[in-house]
Amino acid sequence: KAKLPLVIATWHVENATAKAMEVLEAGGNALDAVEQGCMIEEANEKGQSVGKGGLPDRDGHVTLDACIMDKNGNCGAVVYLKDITHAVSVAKKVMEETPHVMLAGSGAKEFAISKGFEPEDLLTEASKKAWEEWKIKSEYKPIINIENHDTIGMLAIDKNGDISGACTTSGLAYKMAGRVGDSPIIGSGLFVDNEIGGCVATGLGEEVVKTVGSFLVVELMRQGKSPQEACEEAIGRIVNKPNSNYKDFQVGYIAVNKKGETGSYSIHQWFSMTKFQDGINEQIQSDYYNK
Ligand code: SD4
Repeated sequence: KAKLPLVIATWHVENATAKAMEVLEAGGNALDAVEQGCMIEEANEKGQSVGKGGLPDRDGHVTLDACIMDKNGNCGAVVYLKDITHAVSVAKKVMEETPHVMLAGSGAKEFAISKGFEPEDLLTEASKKAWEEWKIKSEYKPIINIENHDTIGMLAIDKNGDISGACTTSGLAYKMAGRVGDSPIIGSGLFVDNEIGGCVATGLGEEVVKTVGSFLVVELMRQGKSPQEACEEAIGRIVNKPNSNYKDFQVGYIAVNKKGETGSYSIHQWFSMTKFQDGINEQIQSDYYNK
């Protein structure tokens, strides 16, 4: 039997999983744990694909996407949110305090401000400089593993055995203005079914959306696959498409089932999962397709 509580997250984010575990160990629920874990990376200006310090779109605007899902199948999301660091917390408020699932753009920002979030400039000097350098050539192509250790998807199981998940990002660097990725789309960037398990995605969101990746992983687990097998099959759906140009982009999934078994898989090398369980908070290199 797996030792609970446990938390997993995309990439190398030991501070974030430590925060989530602190909440869980204190008897907190999985929902609060994933929110507070994700907030660590949102506030980390060095992480250039989430929250404050995220890389902007082509026009220099930092726009955030996030979502959260609880044990009862409730969810909340924000897309194209500007000027508010903690997108995941705004998504949680959408879930808890509105009749809706998703708020976008200026409406999402106004809602956040009405709930007491302070607007601030999310474009840091470092990200502005990176964007100015990018503008010289203005070449748009997804860069494999650029997100490296910051865009964050997190899944937790609390002491009661209940599962929740969250996902937050500034999206692809130098995306077109208005572009929304997979991270705030329930079923794509994140899906949780408390009877079965949960999954979160990272990488080129367009490919995750096209295959409804996280929902697919959870449904495969429902059919009896382990989290590892389910992640591998979901990556298979992307790379085995006719004319798939998977060599040019990365997608990674992490998943957990109700038993507390975990798995992760990606298209390319150097994707990793951070896992905190039974006192050990460690980065685990993910197996991958393109060998
Ligand atoms: C997106 N999936 O917007 C996100 C990007 C990402 O690490 O995961 N970056 O497509």
